[in-house]
Amino acid sequence: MNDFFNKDFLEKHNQQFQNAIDDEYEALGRKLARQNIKIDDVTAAAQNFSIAVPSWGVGTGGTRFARFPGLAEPRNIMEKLEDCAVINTLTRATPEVSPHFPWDRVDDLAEVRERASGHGLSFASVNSNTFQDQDGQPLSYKFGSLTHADEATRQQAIAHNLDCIEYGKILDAKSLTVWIADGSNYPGQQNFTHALENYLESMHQIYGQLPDDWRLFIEHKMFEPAFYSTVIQDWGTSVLCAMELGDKAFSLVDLGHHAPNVNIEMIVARLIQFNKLAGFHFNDSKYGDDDLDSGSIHPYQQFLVFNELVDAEHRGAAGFDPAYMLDQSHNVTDPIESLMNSAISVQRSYVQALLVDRDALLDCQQNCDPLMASNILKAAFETDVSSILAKARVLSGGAADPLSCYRDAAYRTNIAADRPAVTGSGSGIV
Ligand code: PSV
Ligand code: MN
Repeated sequence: MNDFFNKDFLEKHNQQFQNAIDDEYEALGRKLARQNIKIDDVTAAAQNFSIAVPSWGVGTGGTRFARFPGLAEPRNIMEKLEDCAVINTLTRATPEVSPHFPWDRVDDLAEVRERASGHGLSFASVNSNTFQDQDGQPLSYKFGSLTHADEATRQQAIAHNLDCIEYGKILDAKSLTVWIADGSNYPGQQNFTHALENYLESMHQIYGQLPDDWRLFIEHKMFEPAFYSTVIQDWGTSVLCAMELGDKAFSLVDLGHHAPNVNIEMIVARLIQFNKLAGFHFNDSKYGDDDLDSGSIHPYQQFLVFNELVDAEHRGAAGFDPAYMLDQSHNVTDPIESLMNSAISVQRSYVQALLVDRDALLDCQQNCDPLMASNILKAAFETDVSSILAKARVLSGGAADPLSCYRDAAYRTNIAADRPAVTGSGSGIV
């Protein structure tokens, strides 16, 4: 794979952009210097930024209505790793892959780890899947998994999560992300209290098997596929469960899993304050869990989330160590292009948040000056940091302009013969 984007190819690509980047970077450097910000420090922080790519995200997604396969889709975890490696080679912002089981299950996971490492990749949080029935599975999850009324079904779901921990140990991952689809479609279908009691009992068993240096991430979601109620429906329930389970359990924020217009940045602040923020599944949404590309609809919201994160970093908030991951579905674009764009968009929000004048903001807050406080945030958000991002990529050995570089290499066309189309998708609707 990396033959497509070897050093020579990247250097040639970068040369075309070098003068423009230098020019813009110098001008921005002078502007930031007037604000007492050293541009090279910001660039170094951008170089250190990293966000995990979901293994399922490199496959073409779909909706309830249709799925339109793309050219040269990856057919298994090894090919998914090849695509993840392209994303990281060009952006230098995605050195980790978040795997999903059993979608990524193969007999020899040690070989998967070796292959990943050969690509310069390692593994982020392991995701379990008890929202689908697998071939030959004795008991169905149609009416729930970890919260099912039937004890044997709950035990089967617990056993899968324990397997995921074992897979993660081989891959050298350090956390398990649990999202369940359990809920109900009709009032009266499920006893809310019994379901949550079952959940806690199941999660206690999983938590008990977590290695000492692992964390457990609890992901909530307001609706879908259950359309009346969901057992872990919001951050309140997820953080209550995390508190009940113990210090290694945290609440994960997927940007698409909230009621419309919810103040997500405020949820982030609350979770940070009580040291319960697991991290993120970044994506964007207009109506519900749309799984659109990060920053494509609400870039200011994404910036405001990072404003809270950078504020916590700045304050040295206790235990602050959020895991950044993408979780998107690409139905009409090339997943590699969307994931590169999204990783850069999230990195952009981080860099913009670094530019917030935090002393001046505090001053406005203390002196009751809402307009100027808002303007301080807007000034950072409106700063075009593209040259910082490009410079960071080039310094780290990546591409000045990942999209045009990727298109110039005609990656998909060149590998199409090695990856004949498969019918159906291993990932379902994500
Ligand atoms: C559910 O919508 C979710 O956000 C969870 O993270 C799943 O693991 C993922 O999408 C893939 O379906
Ligand atoms: Mn998610």
